[in-house]
Amino acid sequence: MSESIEYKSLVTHFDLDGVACAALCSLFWDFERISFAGPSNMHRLSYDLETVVTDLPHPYPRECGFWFDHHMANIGELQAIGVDHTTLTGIIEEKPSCIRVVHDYFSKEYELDEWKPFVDELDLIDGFLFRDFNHWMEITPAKTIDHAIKLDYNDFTFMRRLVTELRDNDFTDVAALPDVVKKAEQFRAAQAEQIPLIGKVAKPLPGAEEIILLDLRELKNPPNFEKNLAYYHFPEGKSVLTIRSMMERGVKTNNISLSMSLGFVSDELKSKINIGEMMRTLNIGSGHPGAAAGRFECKSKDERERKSAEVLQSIAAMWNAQKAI
Ligand SMILES: [Mn+2]
Repeated sequence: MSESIEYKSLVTHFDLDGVACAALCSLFWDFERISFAGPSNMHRLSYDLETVVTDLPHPYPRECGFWFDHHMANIGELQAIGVDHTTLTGIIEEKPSCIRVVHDYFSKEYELDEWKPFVDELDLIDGFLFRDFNHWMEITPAKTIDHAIKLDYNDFTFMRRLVTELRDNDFTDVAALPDVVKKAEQFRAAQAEQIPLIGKVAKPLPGAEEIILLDLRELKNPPNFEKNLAYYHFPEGKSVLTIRSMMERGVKTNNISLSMSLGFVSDELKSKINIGEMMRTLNIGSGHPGAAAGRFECKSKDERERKSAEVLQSIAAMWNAQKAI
């Protein structure tokens, strides 16, 4: 194993999975610096052979000492630039969470039974493996920590402290810390406020009523909705499709952006639906089978209305066609 190597820094994703990976790695490696990153800022950080990287979405930074990942799309990106991922020092495995990858690696040599309940919950959360809306809404210790982090993705001081707390204590004790509870409650209160708002803009997509359409085109400044709250109003929904007008310097334009994801669905439906494929077929974007995004430009309001209607109709038709296979 690589614990004899001196790793000085760790770069991880700024979410619960990323924080958990940092905590578990900190048990074995003594980092001087822990940094948090996402797709927007990860290229600005420095990586070298003394850096460990965990749970970074993409693109994977090649220069690092050790790499833990569960974003399989990174393999394709590396292939595209001629790099065989098996030649790199690290592990990428198709697991629901990255902490699962880290846990499985270290538990080959160490007894990590105490971490199992936390890792199991992380699989649910990061892999979005909830049975239904109520299962997703259920408050658990891991979700409380997750919500506390989600209150402010930029509070790296808080996340750094969580890393130490989770390294040294059971996660159920960390979830009971007063400031963690307070932040989580604040986050949930803000979410609860969104429920009636989402109820006003959500409707079944004509032609494929299992898709819940969140039509934000007419809203001047729509908040970043938690789209899964749409299932509060439509528990039978299988997917949420958000359509919004793109903003430029605070002004609404005629350009449209779309995002779509699968919700609480059976494995059978999951194996049939490919939303990334829909976006590519429409030639407006790309993404994964379970979640994807797209955008298109329009010169006038008329064109915007016409194109939007066409795209929504096509998505309904493709949904039905994929389901029928
Ligand atoms: Mn992850």
